Amino acid sequence: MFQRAIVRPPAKTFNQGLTTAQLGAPDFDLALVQHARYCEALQKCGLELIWLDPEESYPDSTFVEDVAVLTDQAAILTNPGAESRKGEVASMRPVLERFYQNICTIASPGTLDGGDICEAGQHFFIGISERTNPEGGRQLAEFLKSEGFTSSFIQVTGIPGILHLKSGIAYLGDNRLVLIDAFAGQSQFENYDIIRVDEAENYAANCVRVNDYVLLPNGYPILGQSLAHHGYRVLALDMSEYRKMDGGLSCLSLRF
Ligand code: CIR
Repeated sequence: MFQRAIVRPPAKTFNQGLTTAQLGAPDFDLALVQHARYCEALQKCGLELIWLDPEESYPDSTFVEDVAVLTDQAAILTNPGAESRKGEVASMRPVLERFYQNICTIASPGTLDGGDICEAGQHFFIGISERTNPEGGRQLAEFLKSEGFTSSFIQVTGIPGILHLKSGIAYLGDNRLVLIDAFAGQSQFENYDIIRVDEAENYAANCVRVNDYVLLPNGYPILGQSLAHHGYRVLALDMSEYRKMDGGLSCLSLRF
């Protein structure tokens, strides 16, 4: 069960962030509304929210999931792979220090984005991507091992539309994964129950199980029905303005 989530509303500079989506510029006011709805959904799931102030100098800083990886006992501050995002970590540290005594850091030349890390119970999948390099993955794997977790690497580069590992995979608990086709055939996943995402709905693979609900981007009925069929209660959220900036649903919060 999650009790809390860290969130950070988008800054006015949001439209200057990194993107490859080619979906046009985000509407800032609509992004604020969508963020507020997202936060309400987390509260409906029973979470207490911890709000960070928007950071104008970091247009991508609303995507808080990328700057830390959290386990039950420890927090890992990342070293984001994009130069323009490295400074986001500084303001996250004091917040995590309020909740975690055991904090470690990914150090250069290792780079790692939290969006590349998928926790699946006692095992962590670590995506090696344009943002997370093998050295960053190695540092995380070593730290996780010292905490009693296992981990394995997944190659993420070269899959169209997939920035991070979690752009194409979600762990729902109960040994069940949501996977896009590009990942579904891999032997690493063969012992899991798999809900496959229809190719036209790849963006929705980045859904999040939060206690009694699954948060899902709005507009993806096939996955929505599949999740409902498996007995999940689905909360659909408008994510259009974040999608324009390559952002998925999970990256707007750090849940713990
Ligand atoms: C970036 O390119 O870093 C941001 N515009 C989007 C980050 C999205 N994060 C995520 O999917 N975990």
